[in-house]
Amino acid sequence: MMKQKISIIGVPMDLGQMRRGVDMGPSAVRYADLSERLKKLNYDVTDEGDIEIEIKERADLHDYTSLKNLEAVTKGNERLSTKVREVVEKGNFPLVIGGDHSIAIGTLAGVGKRANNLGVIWYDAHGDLNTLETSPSGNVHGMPLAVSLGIGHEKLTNIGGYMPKLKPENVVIIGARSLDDGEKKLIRDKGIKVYTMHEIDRLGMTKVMEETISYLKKRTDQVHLSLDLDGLDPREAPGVGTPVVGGISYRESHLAMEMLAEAEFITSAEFVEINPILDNSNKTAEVAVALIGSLLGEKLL
Ligand code: HAR
Ligand code: MN
Ligand code: MN
Ligand code: MN
Repeated sequence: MMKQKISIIGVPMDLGQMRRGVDMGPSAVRYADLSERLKKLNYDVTDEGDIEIEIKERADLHDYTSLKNLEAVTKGNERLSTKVREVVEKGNFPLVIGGDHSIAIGTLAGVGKRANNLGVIWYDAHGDLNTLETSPSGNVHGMPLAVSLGIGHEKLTNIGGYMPKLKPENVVIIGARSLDDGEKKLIRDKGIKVYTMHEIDRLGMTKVMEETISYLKKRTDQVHLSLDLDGLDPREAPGVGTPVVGGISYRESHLAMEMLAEAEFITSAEFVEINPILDNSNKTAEVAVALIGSLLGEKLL
């Protein structure tokens, strides 16, 4: 990306899933010196603080459907969407730090408003393509990609006041290794491009990223990176709520970020599912900050 001003937006969201602690993700990432790292790369960095999210103990969590915490998740994402849109309108690069992956709904609603043909790289062990009908858990963090395609509960699909935010052919999923049956069906029906761990093993990350970049360059005018830390192997990123063995390595992930930096086409990013309570000495937040560094142009030499 061009040298642009960066706005960091924290989203202490933990209502899209059932484990505690992921709301501390933004603090853990700040503690791992995110701003300092970006300032060293000569960026003008503004920390916009955190989006207000109701705390679990105080939120009205009565479920009127079996979608967990629907009202509070919706409200938080509306606020996030407004904030991200303001940042984009100022010409800044939004860097969103979660929080569970349900926040991608608000981020994409905010960036999608100003794009003609938004593309997304979804770096994740999961597809996050569930709906209430297909979800094994009722957790909204397993649904944000479906919601952004306009599929799901209307309270969620209408966040930001329009829908859909994305076309299925503008999405590339990388790192998938835990897909539910309904998600597999949606991937086939919509023709979504997916590099599972099988393709990553087989082709290597270099080829996966070359293909992803040329695929999205052809059809989109902006590209958002939504990186779920559980895309990485849990040995290297242990502080996540739903770890899945057999993931992307630390170096493969850096290579992916370095190639995105070279291609200069990522226009917004989010790093999610960082849970310092499940971690060992803030390792996962440190991995996130290092990956952000690579994405934004840090070099080894
Ligand atoms: N697919 C499962 C569900 O819908 C697990 C989803 C876990 N999601 C995340 N985000 N950690 O990728 O409940
Ligand atoms: Mn909380
Ligand atoms: Mn996810
Ligand atoms: Mn995941």
